[in-house]
Formats: sequence, C-alpha cells, structure tokens
Amino acid sequence: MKKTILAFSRVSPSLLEPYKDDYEVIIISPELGDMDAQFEAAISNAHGLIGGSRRLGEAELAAAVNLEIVSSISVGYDNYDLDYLNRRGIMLTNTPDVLNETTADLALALILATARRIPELDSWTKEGNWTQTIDASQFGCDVHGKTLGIIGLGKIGEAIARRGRFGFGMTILYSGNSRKPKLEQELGARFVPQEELLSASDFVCPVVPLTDATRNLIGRKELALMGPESILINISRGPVADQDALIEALQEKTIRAAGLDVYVKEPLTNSELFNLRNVVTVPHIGSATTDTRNAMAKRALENLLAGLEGRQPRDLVHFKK
Ligand code: 8YV
Repeated sequence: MKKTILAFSRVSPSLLEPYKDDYEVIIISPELGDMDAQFEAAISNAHGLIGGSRRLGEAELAAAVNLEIVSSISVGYDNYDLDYLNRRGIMLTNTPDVLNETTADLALALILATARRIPELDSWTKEGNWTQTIDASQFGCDVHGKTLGIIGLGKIGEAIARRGRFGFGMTILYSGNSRKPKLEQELGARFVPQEELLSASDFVCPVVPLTDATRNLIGRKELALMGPESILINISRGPVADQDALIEALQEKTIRAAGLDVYVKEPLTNSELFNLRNVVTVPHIGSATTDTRNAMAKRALENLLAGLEGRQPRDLVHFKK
C-alpha cells in the first residue's frame, strides 16, 4: 500500500509531482475551498505532512493515526506542539540555513526603510504632495556608522551583523546565551548585557526563536531602556515583542520607529499599527523570495522522504521513540 503525503499549506504541485507513482499525494489549496476542511478530510490517511504556517497540536492531529513525520517548510517550529509529537512518536523536521541570508536581507531592508522613512515618503510623493523642497520634519536618520544591537547572534543574527558591519560600517553589540569569540574578532562585535544593548543601540534586532523564555523579551521595561532615537526591528516572531507596549511606545514616540515582519496574531488584518506613520509593516516575508522558498521546499521534501523511507532526516528537530 502506498503511503500518503499531505501538503498542508500552499505548496507548489510541481514539488510533489515526481513522487505520485510512489505516494498518494494530497495538496490542499485555497482554490479547492476551505483549507481547514480539506486538512480535516485528509489528515486521517496521512503518513507524512509537508508545509508551514499551520498550528499543529493534539486537536489538529488526534485523527492522524498513520502519521510518521511532519516536515515543516520553515526554520521556526513554535507552531507545533513538540510534547504531543514526541508522545506520539511523530518526527518533526525544519529547514535551517537555506533562509539565513534572505532573512538577513529583509532585516536590512527594514532598517533602511524605517531610518529613511521610505514607505511613508513614497506614499507622500505619490499623493502629489511634493510641491516644494522637503523640510527637516521629513528627514530620516543615518544608518551607516550607527550601533546595531542583535539579541541572539545565531546564524541569521550573524548574517545581519555582517551586513551591518561590512555594508554600513556599523558597530555591532550582541547579547544572548552564548559568546561567539570568532565573531567578536571578525566583526568587532561586543558581547554586552541585554540592558546595555538596549540603551546603547540605535537599532535593536531580536533574532531568537519563540519559546517561553523569549515571549515578551521586548516588553515595557525594555522599550523604556531604548532611547527616543532608537528603532526596533522584529523579523523573529511577533510575541517576542509585547505588541501593546510597542504600540504605546510608537504612539508616544519614546522610540523612534519599528520595522515589523511578524506579529502576535497573523495574518494581521486590522491593528493600531496601521495608524502609525513610524512603523513599517510587511506580511511575514522574511524568507519569501522565490529562490529561498524553493530551497526551503526542496530541503523539506528531502526530510519528508527520508522520514517516510526509514532513513534519518537531515534536519530532525525533535524525536524520541
Ligand atoms: C516561514 C519563517 O517560511 O522559517 C520560518 O521560521 O518564519 C518563515 O520563513 C513561514 O513561517 C512559512 O512557513
């Protein structure tokens, strides 16, 4: 009997096409109607799941009696209930590394967009407001030569730090659980306590996974430590920053601006953030380039096939029999 693969989010049909002789392949898609209903109808047959951006825990997987592996097309895996998967003996894999550089590009894009107020001034120009030379009220702030504080100098944090250091001559501060002596040497990065990083950085960028320890890592107290000229960039996970406290800080201008790719609740369809000119919002696009999403899908597929064929997947996150 063929095993069944269920693609549980928007996955290009061409990815799984070559495997249709060996597997039953079900791909849910918005064109076929309600995605949740399609998922629920297919889950009991599935041996392997592939996709991203779906919460998968006991409620969603109780009917998945045949399930052997969940292959996530993402590096983050906070949307999966690891304890439950573990109890069920279901493997979970992710797609590390292949998105580091692309995600770092977005962090720099948000740094530049907030500092130079690009989206705000783009709208202003297109609205026909440019009737005379702009004045100081529309000036931005410099990026080059400023201080970039990275909370969590992992692989994505490192890629951001490199861009800041070598592209923009920035001073790099970092905080986190472990010191990186090689990077300290190479980038001149300085390891500092988080409080110091918050008060000394022009740009603060948390690059941490979402865990109980990092939820609200940037809260009221931390925002208060940032100065009125400082800018928060969040490309990690929304709940890493207390969104209500952030909105308050942006409204009261106790920080200068924020560049956000991630939110407490996604998709974000309505928010106070939309009323603020000093925030740049993008819809969780950290890894969203064609090249990188293809690389992630390919890596996830390799993990999935390994799991279903009884080989050890390369990116096994968590698995105890
Ligand atoms: C994902 C992400 O692609 O990899 C991650 O952790 O946040 C994104 O790059 C997105 O969650 C869709 O799966």
